Amino acid sequence: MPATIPIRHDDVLLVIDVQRGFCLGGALAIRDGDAVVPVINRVAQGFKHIIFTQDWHPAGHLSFASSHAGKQPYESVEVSYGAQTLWPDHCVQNTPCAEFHPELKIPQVELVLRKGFRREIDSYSAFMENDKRTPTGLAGYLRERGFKRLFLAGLAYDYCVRFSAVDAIGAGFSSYVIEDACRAVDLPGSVDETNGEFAETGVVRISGADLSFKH
Ligand code: VGL
Ligand code: ZN
Repeated sequence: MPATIPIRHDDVLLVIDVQRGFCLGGALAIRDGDAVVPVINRVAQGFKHIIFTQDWHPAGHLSFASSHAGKQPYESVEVSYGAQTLWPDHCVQNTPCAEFHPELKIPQVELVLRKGFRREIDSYSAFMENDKRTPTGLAGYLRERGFKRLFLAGLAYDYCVRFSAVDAIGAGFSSYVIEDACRAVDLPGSVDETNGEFAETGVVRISGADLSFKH
């Protein structure tokens, strides 16, 4: 692991789900979630290419505990594609909960990729929905634009960042997670499992300070 990683012109910063719903006062507030914003604003200055993802659910989405009689948030249910963790209602399309954090100051975002918009399939990953067979189209977009290395930041480390970072490797990209630009939901075992999977698959954990760029 080099102490510094010079950012190249064909690198992409992939900012995952930095939305009101995952921050202080949000429906699925992640502890200290707002703290990612200044870190992301700073590292973003070094990237020419930036993509945002936006968790974007219809009302009554199958990932909502409220869609399953007798179930509570953070329990798990079996759905057509296997186990699905249940969440509080969050990031419903066209509601304030789904808006990006108001303090993100990143004018050069080139693509906003919405995900989780199919009522019957959740999508943690920016590449592949939770059924593991419905692609979002992001891999093709990145390939067509000639990008090679992805740097990931955002929420949540152990869910959407994790699945996106691992799928990036599967799609043939190099994948770096900027740890201090992420925060975790931190359900039992979820962070340890994430770190184990990153080590197995070749996702590299770095800190924002490892990136070198002029500014
Ligand atoms: C996320 C749970 C449900 C995330 C999204 O962005 O990590 N987690 N929806
Ligand atoms: Zn969601």
